Amino acid sequence: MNKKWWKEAVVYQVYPRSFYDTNGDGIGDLRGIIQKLDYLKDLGVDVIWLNPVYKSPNADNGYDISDYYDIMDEFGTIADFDELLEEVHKRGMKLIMDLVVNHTSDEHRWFIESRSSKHSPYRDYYIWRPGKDGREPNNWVSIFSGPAWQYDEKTGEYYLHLFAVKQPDLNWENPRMRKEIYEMINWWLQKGIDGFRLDAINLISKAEGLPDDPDPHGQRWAGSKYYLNGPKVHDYLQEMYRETFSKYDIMTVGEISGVTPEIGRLYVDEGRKELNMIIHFELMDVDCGPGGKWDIVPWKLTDFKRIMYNWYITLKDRGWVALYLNNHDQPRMVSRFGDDGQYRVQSAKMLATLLHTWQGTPFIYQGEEIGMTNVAFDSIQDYRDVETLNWYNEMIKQGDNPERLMKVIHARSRDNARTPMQWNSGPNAGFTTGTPWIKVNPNYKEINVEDALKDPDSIFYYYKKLIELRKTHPSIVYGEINMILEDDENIFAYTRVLGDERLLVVLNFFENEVEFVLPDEVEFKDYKLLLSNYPVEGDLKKAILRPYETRVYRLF
Ligand code: TEU
Ligand code: CA
Repeated sequence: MNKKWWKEAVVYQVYPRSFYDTNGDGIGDLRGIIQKLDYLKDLGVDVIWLNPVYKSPNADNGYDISDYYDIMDEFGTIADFDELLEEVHKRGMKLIMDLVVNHTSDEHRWFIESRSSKHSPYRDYYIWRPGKDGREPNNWVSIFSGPAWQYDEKTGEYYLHLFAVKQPDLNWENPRMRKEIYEMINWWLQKGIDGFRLDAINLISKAEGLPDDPDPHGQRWAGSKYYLNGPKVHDYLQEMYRETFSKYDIMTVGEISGVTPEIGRLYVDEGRKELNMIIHFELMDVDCGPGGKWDIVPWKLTDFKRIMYNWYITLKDRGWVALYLNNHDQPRMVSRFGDDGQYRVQSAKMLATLLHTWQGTPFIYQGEEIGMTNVAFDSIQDYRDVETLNWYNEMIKQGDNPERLMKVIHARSRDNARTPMQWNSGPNAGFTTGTPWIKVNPNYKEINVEDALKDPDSIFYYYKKLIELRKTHPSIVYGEINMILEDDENIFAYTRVLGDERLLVVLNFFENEVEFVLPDEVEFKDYKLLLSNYPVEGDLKKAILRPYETRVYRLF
């Protein structure tokens, strides 16, 4: 196993819009991140990943970029960015940026040119097609609801947008376009940033001829077999690597949906020179039915364990995964996989233990370290996310019932993760002195950073210990994983082994008490408890685990 700094790192994801506002306009900003760097340093993280901060009209909160070389007005200036980067580096941390190159904003200079005429030199930077029988060129559906094509009056053709109407897809077939993207990547790398998280990167190559989906079953994914992991995606990534990444000691993380471990491995196999690690979606799909994210189904721990283990075993010694259970696109992990009521603290610590003792690089999403939860706004008016609003409107059009839709939104909306960071129990949770762009979660009086820092037993300090544990036990990063009690529906348990270091991790995943009996094949002469979320007495061979109880032992 090759040693790399990014395998040993812990990443903290900042969603700048909701992190900290310094000028009272209700929107988080770069100066706000600078002010909170000591907090992140104290937590012990190594790398900060910023969601997009480039110039953008914010149809999708910065994932619709209108200028790759400039900063969004609300967030600050390039000078602020340079200062942020310097302050991050001063503290011995690193900074990675989001790289959104499947699409741009429709307000990007290239697209304005492209839509102006069929003969524009930029026409071919995007994907234009004439209609078919007065309709869209094919039956693909946008990931954000509705057709994936938008008719444009000016030239009488349609352009492809896999996401929102204001996010036209770039045409990766075009070598001039690719070259401009690589120049832009190098411009940021030359500034000294430490890597990228590549947005929706396995969508960039569309199948030749853009065929109709013969089996568009369900709405949401119609057409996806023609753009997920498309025919040239690996050529493009290898070219990108050669032209840009290969010249720097950086970290590259691909956001790659709709892949099995076998297909996922192709993106991160160390010999293939594409990306360093993958954000895959298999765990995010564990509680989704055939209708996708809005179709909620119960999940089983054995499936959850099998998914994690399969990725481990398939990528072993060849590739690397990002470990996460929430981010800016997902509900809060404690609400989804733990308990956001009585056992919020215990379950948050349990889930964190899994993420920080499995193999891969842990990604902490802002607020996770204090156990922030989902929100349930009564009114659709309080939601801001384009995906949520499009889906709601589409379903209402189809005659669905608003109460049912709101229930699903409470569980699944991306805005669950986007409510402002809860810094203290003062007005607006200390996020802003103005009116926040999205409402604060009303539970900020009980859940906030200020209180967490005062309580030695808080989730925050538990994260600190986990991060330290990882730094002092190389088996957590590089060791082998051996599953224990694989078929158990309540307990997730495994050992991590490297040389003569051996750790045992035991997690009760639910709120019922359950008996744990260590199988005889796990032999040991002695043991030491390294970390737990309850006071522990008694034997390790046999124990009654309390709700969400978690223990990490060293075996000798
Ligand atoms: O997400 C890509 C992606 O796969 C999404 O469709 C994801 O499945 C969805 O957001 C879940 O509800 C990335 C970004 O992370 C997301 O915030 C952007 O909106 C999207 O790309 C478009 O840039
Ligand atoms: Ca601001």
